[in-house]
Amino acid sequence: MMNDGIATNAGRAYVYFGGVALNSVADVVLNGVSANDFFGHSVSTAGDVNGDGYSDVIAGAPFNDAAGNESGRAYLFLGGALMNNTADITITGAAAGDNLGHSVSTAGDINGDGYSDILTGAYGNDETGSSAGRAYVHMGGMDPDNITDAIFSGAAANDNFGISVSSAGDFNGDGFSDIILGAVNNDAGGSDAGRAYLYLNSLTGTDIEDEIYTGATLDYLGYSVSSVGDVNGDGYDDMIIAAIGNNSDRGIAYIHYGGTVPDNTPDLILTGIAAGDQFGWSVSGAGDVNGDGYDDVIVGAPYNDAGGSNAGRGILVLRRSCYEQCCGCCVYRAPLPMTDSEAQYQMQAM
Ligand SMILES: [Ca+2]
Ligand SMILES: [Ca+2]
Ligand SMILES: [Ca+2]
Ligand SMILES: [Ca+2]
Repeated sequence: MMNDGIATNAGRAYVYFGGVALNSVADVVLNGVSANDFFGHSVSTAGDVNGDGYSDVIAGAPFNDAAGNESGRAYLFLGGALMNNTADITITGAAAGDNLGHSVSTAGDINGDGYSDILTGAYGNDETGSSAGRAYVHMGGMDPDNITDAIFSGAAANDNFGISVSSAGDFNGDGFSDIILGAVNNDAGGSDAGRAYLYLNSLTGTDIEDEIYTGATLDYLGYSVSSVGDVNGDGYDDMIIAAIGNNSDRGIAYIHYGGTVPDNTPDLILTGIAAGDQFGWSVSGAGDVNGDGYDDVIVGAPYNDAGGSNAGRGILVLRRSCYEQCCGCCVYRAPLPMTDSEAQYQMQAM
């Protein structure tokens, strides 16, 4: 994001086409437009926004100044057999200091029309209080546009709602994708406890949340959120919510299993190893890394010191389907809640 190819800190993002012969040469290079845009601060698949069978990508430039100093922008690049690096849709922050594009994500298909929808966050937006923050949904379509289809707003000043945005997959299994939004500095659970909000079936305009997840004082819960696919193999998509400040900045991440009726009791808790690690700085689904049929999770801990001071560490959490090895055979057991120590074991076994 601090690449200087176009101008100082304009930023860049790189697309690598997959394939049997995946290599380390970027196939498409996406560029920020002006100095200090920090384009590429956030990148994500956009799903297939225009329904042409090619996946699309979205990238944020939260310090772009198009609508005022650091109003921010997000750019959608449509895929294709000959993908180019010209943005097809540009979404611009509403006002100076909005920092739109700090977070971007596919929303999945919220309205079930077959087109993927996109999410952008503008944590500095002041509409419902100074830096209360906002998040926006843009619905996909055959000819997608940059007109906002749904707006979600922070509850109070300085909540920084929209600092993190993600699809939650289809959390409640009704066929419509759901979304999870973070408000890292919300004070409902104590100073900077943070909150995250789950919205189910956001079919029409601004919605009210269906579940709220609240941290404790200085937890910074909601700094990162993500869908993780279906980690326990029950057919419902699951999600992860991180609180990087928990336990003296050790950091913690909560996995919530999807289901017909969501609740805010974590189903699996992952924790950082040492104070200051800020485990959960970044969280994401990892797909099914080990091919056991269960989706896996990856969590970043950039201030972990195992590889040197602040070297950082990415922790891959693998769900075991082969619970025991016996005479060369796997003993399969029904998915069980996996403890953090098992997660560590898995990581070391990698
Ligand atoms: Ca497409
Ligand atoms: Ca859609
Ligand atoms: Ca749903
Ligand atoms: Ca699940």
